[in-house]
Amino acid sequence: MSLAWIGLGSNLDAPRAHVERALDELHHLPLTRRQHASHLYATRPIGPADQPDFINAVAQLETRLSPLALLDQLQALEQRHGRVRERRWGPRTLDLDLLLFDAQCLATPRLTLPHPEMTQRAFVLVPLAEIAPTLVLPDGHDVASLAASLSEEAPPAKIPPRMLPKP
Ligand code: 5RY
Ligand code: CA
Ligand code: CA
Repeated sequence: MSLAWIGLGSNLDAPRAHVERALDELHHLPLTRRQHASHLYATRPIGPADQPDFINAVAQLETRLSPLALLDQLQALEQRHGRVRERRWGPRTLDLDLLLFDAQCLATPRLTLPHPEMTQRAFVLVPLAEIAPTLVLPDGHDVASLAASLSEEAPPAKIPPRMLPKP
């Protein structure tokens, strides 16, 4: 049994509904259970400006899948949410990033672990610090310290849950 952390993001077509539904669907992937889910956060787009705001969240899964089998499942879930890859940094209905998989480090064309940009992104670290502040990355940094070291003009804003996230 492995623990995996997933970053969720959406900024197209009712982003909040996509993220809430995806949090539920993660629980039903084969050989997988969703153990923890952060609140949803409203975040300003990092990267190309003049794009719709995002809704972001992070979930922890317990899984018997391998990292690549889990990635297949995450990409299939993105497809079921109508994700279309037009341009590289276009708005998306659902983006599911495999952030961490146990303490594994991996660098392959399809998958890099830990996710290479996660330590610089408030929209990942703030929700991750909510559910796993004492988690230590393979490089020895803990999530709470990484989140505290961010300087953001517009930090992620927790949005009130419509329903409390299920465990
Ligand atoms: C759009 C904007 C930025 C698409 C669009 C990027 C996230 C992109 C992000 C995320 C937040 C990226 C660059 N339209 N900013 N930037 N949340 N992902 N707040 O999930 F790909 S990547
Ligand atoms: Ca992403
Ligand atoms: Ca992605």
